[in-house]
Parts: sequence; structure tokens; C-alpha cells
Amino acid sequence: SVVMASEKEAALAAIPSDSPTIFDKIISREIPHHVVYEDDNVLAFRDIRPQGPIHILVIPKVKDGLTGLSKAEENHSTSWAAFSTIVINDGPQGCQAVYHIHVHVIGGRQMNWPPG
Ligand code: IU
Repeated sequence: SVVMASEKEAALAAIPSDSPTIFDKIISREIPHHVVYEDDNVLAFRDIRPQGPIHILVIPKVKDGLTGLSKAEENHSTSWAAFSTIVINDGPQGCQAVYHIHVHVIGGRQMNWPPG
């Protein structure tokens, strides 16, 4: 894929869809990333463009149509709503660039409010 100058640029170029994403290749280890946690349901790995000393992405290993938070329903096995106090970019305006639901866990520095 094309290297984007910023995540906003990538998000505006990304077409929301149900198609496989780069995250499937990270799950299958086709594209190596630094995995920090894995179990039957989720994979956590270091973001390739960290926005702080700590920047981990947490994703479900089975996407099950769950491209983003706005698609979350009660029948999904993981309660994504429980993560609502940490960053989940949703849709073009929310700067979502990869359509496979994921949680950003960012830390190790002073955060600013509101987000940009
Ligand atoms: P977003 O919420 O969809 O904008 O977040 C996508 C993230 O995926 C973003 O922070 C990228 O840096 C990250 N990422 C990655 O870790 N590895 C990749 O190969 C690609 C994106 I493409």
C-alpha cells in the first residue's frame, strides 16, 4: 500500500468496507509486527507509527463483520464497549484508516485534550 504522510490522510483515502485488511496479514504473521499479547480471541501488537512511548493496537482475531465500533452489537463475543475510554477511531472523520476494529492503547507521555 501507499505510504501516507499522516493517519488523517490515510483515513480520508481509506474506503470503508468489509474486505480483508492488513491486520489479517498481521494475524497470520505474513507481515511481522511486534506482538505483545495473544490469546484465542485477541492479538495485541505495537503500532508501526507510535504516537507515544507506548502505542499498542488490540484487535479481534476473528473480525466477524466488525469493521468498526459503529458495527458493534451485543452478540459480538468481545465487549468492545468496555474499551470506550481509550482510543477507537471510527470512520473517516474519526481518522480510521484500517477497517478491522481495533483499540489504540497509548501511554507513557502527557496527553492533550481535546484530540486534534
Ligand atoms: P486507525 O484508527 O485506523 O487510524 O489506526 C490504524 C493504525 O494502524 C495506525 O495507528 C497505523 O500506524 C497502524 N498500522 C500498523 O501498525 N501497521 C500497519 O501495517 C499499518 C497500520 I498499514
